[in-house]
Amino acid sequence: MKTLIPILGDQLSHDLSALDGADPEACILLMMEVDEETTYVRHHKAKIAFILSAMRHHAADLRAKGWTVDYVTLDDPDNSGSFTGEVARAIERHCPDCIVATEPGEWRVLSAMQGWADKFDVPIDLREDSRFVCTHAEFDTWAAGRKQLRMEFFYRDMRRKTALLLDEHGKPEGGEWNFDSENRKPPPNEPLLIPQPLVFKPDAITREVLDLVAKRFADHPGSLENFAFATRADDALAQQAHFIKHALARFGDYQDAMLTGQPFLWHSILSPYLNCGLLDPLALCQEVEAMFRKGKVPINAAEGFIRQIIGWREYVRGIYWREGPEYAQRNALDAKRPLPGFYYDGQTDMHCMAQAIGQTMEHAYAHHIQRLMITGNFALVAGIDPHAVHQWYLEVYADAYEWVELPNTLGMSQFADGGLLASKPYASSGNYINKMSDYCGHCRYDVNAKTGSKACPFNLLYWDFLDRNEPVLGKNQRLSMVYRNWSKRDDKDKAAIRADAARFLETLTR
Ligand code: FAD
Ligand code: DLZ
Ligand code: SF4
Repeated sequence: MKTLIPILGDQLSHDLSALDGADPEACILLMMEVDEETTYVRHHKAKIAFILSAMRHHAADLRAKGWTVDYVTLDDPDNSGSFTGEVARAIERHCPDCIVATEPGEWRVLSAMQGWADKFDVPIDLREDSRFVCTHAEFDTWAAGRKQLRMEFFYRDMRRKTALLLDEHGKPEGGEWNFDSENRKPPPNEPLLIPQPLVFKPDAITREVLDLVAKRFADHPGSLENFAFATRADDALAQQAHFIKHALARFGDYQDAMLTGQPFLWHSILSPYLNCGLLDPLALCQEVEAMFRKGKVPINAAEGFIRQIIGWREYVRGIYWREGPEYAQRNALDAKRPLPGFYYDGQTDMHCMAQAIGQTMEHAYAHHIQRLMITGNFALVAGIDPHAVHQWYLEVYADAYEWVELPNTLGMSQFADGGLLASKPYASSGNYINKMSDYCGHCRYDVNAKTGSKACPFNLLYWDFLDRNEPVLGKNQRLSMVYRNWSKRDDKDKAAIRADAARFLETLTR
């Protein structure tokens, strides 16, 4: 039976479910560079270059393994510009008896794929993506009947399912399930050698893609100058090994730390590879566990890292598919302000924002606390429209696909789902940023000033945010102490904060 197997840009894994049991002699693998995917948001140039180059390298690998790959490039004059259009053309070229595909990572694409069987009158076998620890059914069973979907309890089930970091009695190694409290050290005072991620020099395939992207997506955000991503599976594995050897041991301690001019610190920079399929998340966690068992890394590093992958990563995916396409429309705090223009050039006097945005434009990367407590926190307390914030995160990070980006942004960071994902908003004043970084020492604002022209904008906006949103957030148990403090402040104080916050918000331009 002649089978057409479309493989999308985030399905670059040799053990993809669509390939299970497939006979290379009877299958055509279809890979498509299409306008619709490169422009449905204005992706960072480096994100597009990374995905297209990884796709081209993967096609070469598949051919070397004996598969027939029909590869449509973006500049093919007959390219129809969409997955559906390219599948239609491929059906004309190959006359397949059936289509086998792995489900995509977005509702938008899923709905298109679900229409293919009718549209083309060719049966389609749309398979679950087996590259995750938790199936859709398992997540739904776990979530059913729970009032609160807290990550911690889900994570413990994933530890049990994978047997990662369990002792011989099935108990968590180190005596605790979670060493989160040991993942919050401020940046080190003493000069430590900070390991830098590997830099992968573009080969001929990547250079060709970089030229294409520079010409075709000149108006997209971000720079290609520092393009250093691995675009082949073996290079991604080299970055994995490099992280495990040089950075993992301190990952736990400094997971939340931020330092001027240091975008990567002890983070892995593996999310682009995990999310497009070049790396296997479970195999990565097993390597991390092995380092702990050999005594080479402490428990707070191994557990902290494994929790991000089999805990957070799986959990946000479960939420994305469970909540359905309407999740993207939520706006529990009714935030409406447009995204300020400095999110695209970093031109702001707020040093923390300039750092996080600057490195994002340079590397299509920022680590979790920068995304959550700098750019996300600012958007939240300034009352930026969560859909604009969602679009920005989807555009600018090389690892961004809706299944993982949307719950993190809309739910965790912007509280736009009303607390489904986070029990309270991740809003903070400048105090937290000052504790976890050296940013404030380089800033023209004064992190200790609460009002006045030098006051740190995070200080003004934090209280103004709580004040503005009291009708919705005032009932939140976890904020009761904060609201008690606010109510104790005298009226003059409150009026000064409101007035200074309003003045600051007026300066925000698109
Ligand atoms: P490390 O710090 O080394 O962590 C290891 C791995 O854990 C990551 O590679 C990632 O696979 C996983 N991980 C860690 N935290 C999360 C999380 N909250 N959700 C899912 N996986 C996690 N991650 C994405 O992969 N794609 C996104 O589009 C994305 N958007 C985000 C948007 C916001 C507003 C926030 C707050 C977080 C977002 N994250 C996203 C999660 C996290 O910031 C990134 O996974 C992480 O920064 C990637 O860098 P790293 O590989 O160096 O991670
Ligand atoms: C993100 C992206 C981009 C920029 N370009 C392509 C592309 O040209 N072809 C492709 O197959 N995939 C691309 N992708 C990834 C898809 O957007 C992703 O596969 C879908 O969103 C489904 O998860
Ligand atoms: Fe950011 Fe405020 Fe610190 Fe400046 S003072 S770096 S704006 S937190």
